[in-house]
Amino acid sequence: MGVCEYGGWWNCWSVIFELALFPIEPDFPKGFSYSPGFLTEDEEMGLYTQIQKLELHNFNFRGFTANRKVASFGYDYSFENASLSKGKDIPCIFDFLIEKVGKLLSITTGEFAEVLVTEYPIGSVINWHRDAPPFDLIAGISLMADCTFRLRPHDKTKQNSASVISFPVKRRSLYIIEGSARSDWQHSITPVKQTRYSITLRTLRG
Ligand SMILES: O=C(O)CCC(=O)C(=O)O
Repeated sequence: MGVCEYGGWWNCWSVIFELALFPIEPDFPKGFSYSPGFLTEDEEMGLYTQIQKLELHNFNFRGFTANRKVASFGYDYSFENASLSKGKDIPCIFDFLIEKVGKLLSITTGEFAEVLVTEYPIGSVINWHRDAPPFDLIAGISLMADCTFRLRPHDKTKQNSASVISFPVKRRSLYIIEGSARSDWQHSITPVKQTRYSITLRTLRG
């Protein structure tokens, strides 16, 4: 083996090593951002413990009952009659989370109009969708399990296998969907391998 060849293998391993340590982010659409490790382990466990005390119910979408369970606070959007109504007050257990996300985004806490808690049992999904029209920015916090998150253009003529962006969203991470990622892209989650919880914070359109 010549020096050059040896150097070639060494370079190759060092690239693999660097990629493992610092994985390259996919080319996210404008308006999508991802922050792994947004929550500490203690914060995650604290939220999980509080969520266990909430009453979750199966999610209904136009007569279809999904396999995931939800509890919604603040403003409530009904897909049955496409209307927004004032729901239950946002419990104070979410105060620190709303403050933490608000601080990161320079948004006042009062701007978060809805808190949605979702439980995904093993094998459950969320299908391709854009969020309900009255909402604007979406902040998604993942608890207890990683998932595979996908984005694809909303425009049907641009949808094909190459236009799907698929990437892991880790437990304790935060993702933000706003701007073009909110209006021109759909998102979905493939069947989860472990029970996953998410907390979704939404602002209202101005
Ligand atoms: O669980 C998540 O992170 C996604 C939630 C979502 O897309 C929704 O509730 O519309």
